[in-house]
Amino acid sequence: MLVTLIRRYSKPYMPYIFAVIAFQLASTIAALYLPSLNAQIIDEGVSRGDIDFIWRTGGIMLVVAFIQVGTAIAGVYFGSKAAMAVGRDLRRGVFRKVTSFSAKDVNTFGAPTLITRGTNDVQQVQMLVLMGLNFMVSTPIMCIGGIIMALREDINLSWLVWVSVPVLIVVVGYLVVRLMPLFRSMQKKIDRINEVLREQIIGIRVVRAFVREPYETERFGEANKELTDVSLKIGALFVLMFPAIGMILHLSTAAVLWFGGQRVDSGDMQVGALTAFLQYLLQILVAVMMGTFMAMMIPRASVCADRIGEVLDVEPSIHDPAHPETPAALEGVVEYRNVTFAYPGAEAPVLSNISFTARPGETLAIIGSTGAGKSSLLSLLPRLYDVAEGEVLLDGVSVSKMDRAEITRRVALVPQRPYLFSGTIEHNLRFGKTEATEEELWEALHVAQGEGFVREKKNGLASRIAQGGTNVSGGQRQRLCIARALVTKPKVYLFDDSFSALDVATDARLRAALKRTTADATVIIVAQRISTITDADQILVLDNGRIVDRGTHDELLETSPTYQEIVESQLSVEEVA
Ligand code: TTP
Ligand code: MG
Repeated sequence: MLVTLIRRYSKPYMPYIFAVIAFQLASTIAALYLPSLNAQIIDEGVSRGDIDFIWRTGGIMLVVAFIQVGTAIAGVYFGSKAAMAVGRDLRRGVFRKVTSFSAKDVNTFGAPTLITRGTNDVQQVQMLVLMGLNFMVSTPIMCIGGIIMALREDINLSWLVWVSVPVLIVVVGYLVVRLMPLFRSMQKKIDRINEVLREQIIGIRVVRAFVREPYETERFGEANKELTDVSLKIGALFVLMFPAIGMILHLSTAAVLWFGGQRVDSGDMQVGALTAFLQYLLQILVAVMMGTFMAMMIPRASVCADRIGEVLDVEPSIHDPAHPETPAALEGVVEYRNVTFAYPGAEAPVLSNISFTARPGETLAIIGSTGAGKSSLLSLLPRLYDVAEGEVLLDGVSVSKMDRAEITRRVALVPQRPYLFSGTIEHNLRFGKTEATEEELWEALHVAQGEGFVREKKNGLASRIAQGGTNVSGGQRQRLCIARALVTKPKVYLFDDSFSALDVATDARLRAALKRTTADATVIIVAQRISTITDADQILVLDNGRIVDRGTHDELLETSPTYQEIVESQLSVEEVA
């Protein structure tokens, strides 16, 4: 997955990658040339006292050094550009994919992991690409070239290379192998911290209300301690890593000087060759070290790539049909025909055999105990979920055959849990219709009984809304969500328990105003309060996913025991209150 992903996403940046390769090649060759120039200065310049030669070769060294630095910088520049671009494209890919997900697809992953995959996991892959581009070319050339150059200086000392390089590989490799599982478990511990923290922040009011702070603090403390333990273990290994590497480098240096010194003494080797050999050996060892570090990143990045791939490979379970049909009429006739629906993974259907028709100008109300399936029923019309059996028709065409954009043009849903986005009130109201005029916004607010509190705000429509709409009251949030639906002027309104947070008087005023604006639209209302729906044209009584009775308020009072029960329960509650 890692290879496929990187290959696919780095394709547009091939020119950059070729530039990186060229620059690194130049930089590495220059770096390999420097020690041998240095050796020449010592052996031919210093030892013979040839000042002229020293100046000339020194000048060449300076030029080569500048080339080396310049090409190295250019290489890193293009490498970073390519790696960051790959990261950006990957993030965009994940984001686009997730936005195409249906509610079901999001549920199968869970929101937190989708967030991690789109951010942290992409980051890991991007990091590997960056490191890969920076060391991919230079490391092998440095190793092989360094060995060749070192052998050219003195073949008799070559055994030092054959000893020190494997020792370094074994030591660093051992540490890396020990570190790897720790890194993996650290990732999980970080996930855990995020999870606990997220839950506590979101549920802070509940935590306060039930005085659960000590328990929650302990829960967080546990997760925190686990992360600390892992980090400490990693730290302990890292503490070993650098002295170990340092020791190998220094021991190698000492060995080169010791054995090389003897050869210089006996006149078999020149001093310059010795220094050059030493420099080459160090270059090789550093390259090997870098290579091993990179190898360490691969497993982690590959886990991340798999996780990203899982998201990218999902075929959204609900997508627009290849040849969408558009209903001839734009009326808003809603018809459910023998609809059965089950949530993915659930055994029993939550809705069975639902049939009804709602026409423009009519109000259809749905009532039933909690968990009866009212919200599920509404979610089938805008295709948040697809039916298992039967059909949902909008203006005579099955919604599964329509473009979802076409459906949203006709249908507006006010969800049971009103959700607002961070931004301004205006930005939220325009969510379904960006080109709405300010007048239209005020009109919608007026109908939704939200005009008053928005006008009272200092900034009016430009007032800030916090993420999730947490800085307005529940009832205000509900009214803003209703206004947001009204702005789009749809043919079908779906209100899922949208009046529950309003006091009875506001509820009545809102419905009266709604009645005027939605006079020729189809209105489907899910309600808890009987008073909200007494004047509906048709009331469906839902119980356990089935329509047990239907009719007007007066008819149901006569015929439906379930309806009577609901009415009675509410009467007694109201009497008590
Ligand atoms: P809903 O359709 O949400 O029930 P409701 O809207 O009638 O209830 P309320 O008055 O409280 O708003 O759920 C019907 C059943 O479906 C319920 O038993 C839970 C189940 N369910 C799932 O299994 N997965 C889901 O994602 C949802 C929303 C519900
Ligand atoms: Mg509901």
